[in-house]
Amino acid sequence: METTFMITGMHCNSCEKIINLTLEELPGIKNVKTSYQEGECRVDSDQSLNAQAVIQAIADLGYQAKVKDTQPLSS
Ligand SMILES: [Cu+2]
Repeated sequence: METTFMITGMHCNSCEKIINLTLEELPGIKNVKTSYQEGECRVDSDQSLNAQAVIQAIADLGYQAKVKDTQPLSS
């Protein structure tokens, strides 16, 4: 599945990078793409993704996140 999070507080490429690195460590997550310009983070995961854990991990980094959209991965 693919889950899009809205993230507030990102200002630069370093913000993207630390969020990517942190989220990729979480169980069930396969791929993370973060854009500070869009204020969004797209997470490819298996069905076990705990969105609350993602939001908490992002909060621990000092950003605020919430789920914007969830959809099954095509292909
Ligand atoms: Cu930054």
